[in-house]
Amino acid sequence: MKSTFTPLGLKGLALLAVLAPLQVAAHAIVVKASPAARSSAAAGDVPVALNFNSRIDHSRSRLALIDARGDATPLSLAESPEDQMRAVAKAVAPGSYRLEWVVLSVDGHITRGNVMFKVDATGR
Ligand SMILES: [Cu+2]
Repeated sequence: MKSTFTPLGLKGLALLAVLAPLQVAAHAIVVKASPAARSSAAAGDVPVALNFNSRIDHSRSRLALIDARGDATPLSLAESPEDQMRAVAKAVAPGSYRLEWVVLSVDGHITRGNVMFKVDATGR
């Protein structure tokens, strides 16, 4: 029997059906960040704490520090409650930094985002 739909067309439709709700519904998102977005921190070891709106799978979530040159350093996650990410970012050189997070929330959805902050010698 011949289908009027091409296999590609069906796949495309199925993909749309899967992707559309993913993009509309926000899943694990950051509700509180330290350092706060666009804030300044003192140079050195910067404690990082990201609070999410839901529990996340720490073993399948990643956090990295990106410096002003674009160099990325993966941060190891410290013990924390399941709706948080904690780490220490070594940000010695003054300048702009970005924390990039990718998390798997307990509902099985992956989300990502970033928090930009500045480091200066005085921390103000
Ligand atoms: Cu979700």
